[in-house]
Amino acid sequence: MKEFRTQVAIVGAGPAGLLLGHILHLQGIESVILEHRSREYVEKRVRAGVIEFGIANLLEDVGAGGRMRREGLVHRGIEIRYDHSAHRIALSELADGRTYTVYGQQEVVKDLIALRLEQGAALYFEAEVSSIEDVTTNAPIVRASMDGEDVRVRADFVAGCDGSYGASHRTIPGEVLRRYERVYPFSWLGILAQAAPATEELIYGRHENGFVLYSMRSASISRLYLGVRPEDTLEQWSDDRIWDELTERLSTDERPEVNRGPILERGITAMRSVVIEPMRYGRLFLAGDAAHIVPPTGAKGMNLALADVRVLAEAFDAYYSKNDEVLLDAYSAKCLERVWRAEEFSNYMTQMLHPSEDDAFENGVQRARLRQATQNREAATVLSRNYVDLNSL
Ligand code: RFL
Ligand code: PHB
Repeated sequence: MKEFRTQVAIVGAGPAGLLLGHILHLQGIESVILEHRSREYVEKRVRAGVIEFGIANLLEDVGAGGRMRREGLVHRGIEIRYDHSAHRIALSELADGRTYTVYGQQEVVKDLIALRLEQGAALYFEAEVSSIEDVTTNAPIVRASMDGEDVRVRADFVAGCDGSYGASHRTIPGEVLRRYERVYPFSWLGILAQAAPATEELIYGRHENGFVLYSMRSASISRLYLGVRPEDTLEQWSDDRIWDELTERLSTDERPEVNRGPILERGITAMRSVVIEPMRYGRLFLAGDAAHIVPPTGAKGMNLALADVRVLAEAFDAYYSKNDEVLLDAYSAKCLERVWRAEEFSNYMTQMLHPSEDDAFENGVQRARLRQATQNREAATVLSRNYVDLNSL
């Protein structure tokens, strides 16, 4: 059995765990990060792509944003397509000049791993945490297995940054934990393709056949999504069927456009909203997907994860530098306020853009919402501020 002793044990090396470890290092607080998967796996996992204005600034402020600033694509608007016509929402104009940045989550993860290793700080891959114990005492313990060997980490605090399938939130007893959940009757089929994006800005579309999203990662890589049935499998979606459906759903009376190319990666993701309350139990603090899931339609998941750990790092700083626990006590309530706002926005975007197969009333409401979001300045302003910088509203 291997044993470590640290100040903060961090479970999970996704964006939340890695950024927390990095900020703690800057603050002179020691941490150990335990990650279930290999380095290669987490660096290749294709997920989010949109970084909010304030979160891009956060990455830059803590010295983790250099490559994002050089290689990320700065955007000032989105297009929304419905009823075969295209409408641009001038996000930056409506949100005090703020922009958003398109930069892959796995690039953020790569940048943060490189920083962590440069600092010589502890980060263990292929270390699966099986349990977190004694969190209601001052000496919690994290148990993991690494290369077939049992590992025990003793810490002052545990940060559960292990995503929605992790071990952390299961540590909170049933009588304390409240779980709010909504499962949507559709999934997203996402592809990454070697093809120049045919659009400069992201396009969200509602078509009779279902949802569609045109996004990108660079001048030569496109990222596209189709709303599909929850029971659909990748075998049912040949390359030709995917491209034909993307083309059809994106076509407008003026502009049929989609550039095709080899598909480099594909996956189907179920859509759900989850909130776990409270985000703290004793000396265990949950952050990111471990505490909340949003459907990706609002592009908020990674942003929320990074926003949580900013609050948590500040609270640890107050504890270690001034022995002040006020911010630790306020952590859960402070984060949950933003989390519920992001849940509301993600739910709004999701409900507006995914047509129902059998509910004509719902479809009428969706089209009225779309007209309002694209044609009414006040409605477009709320959408814009939520999209580029949730904290600004
Ligand atoms: P992560 O990234 O899931 O990281 C958790 C890490 O914990 C590890 N782990 C464990 N480690 C040790 N022991 C255990 N027992 C463990 N169990 C799990 C896992 O291996 C993993 O490495 O959570 P984190 O850090 O909270 O980050 C959250 C984001 O990953 C997530 O919210 C976003 O990807 C959501 N999301 C989007 N967010 C955005 O902000 N903008 C977007 O444009 C956006 N698009 C998306 C998305 C998510 C998508 N999918 C695939 C769900 C698009 C899609 C399709
Ligand atoms: C992406 O580029 O992967 C992306 C963009 C916007 C979303 C979700 C995902 O809402």
